Amino acid sequence: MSETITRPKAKAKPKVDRPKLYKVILLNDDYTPRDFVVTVLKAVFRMTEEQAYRVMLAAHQLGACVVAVYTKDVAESKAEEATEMGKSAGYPLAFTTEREE
Ligand code: TYC
Repeated sequence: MSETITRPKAKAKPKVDRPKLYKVILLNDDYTPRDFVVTVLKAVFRMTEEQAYRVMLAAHQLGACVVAVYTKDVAESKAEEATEMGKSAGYPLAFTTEREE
């Protein structure tokens, strides 16, 4: 009787791609009041007053600041919602998204 020797197969590793992540970026402008920026950051990105103030100030001083990182759909809808809040109030407040490296 012949015997077949089989080696244990290397375990199949399921390859699950991690979802690509996108940054939401707050852009500075000369017209939107600081308090309004803080209000939007708290409402849309669920930040505390302190977190929102710090992000607002960084954008004010540096020109732009990363607010948060999400999957593409979430980043785009939050950026749109936050930009729309400014527009509704008559401000040029702008949020953009950018793919993370
Ligand atoms: N630069 C604005 C002002 O001086 C305040 C501001 C901060 C606006 C950050 C936008 O992303 C911004 N009133």
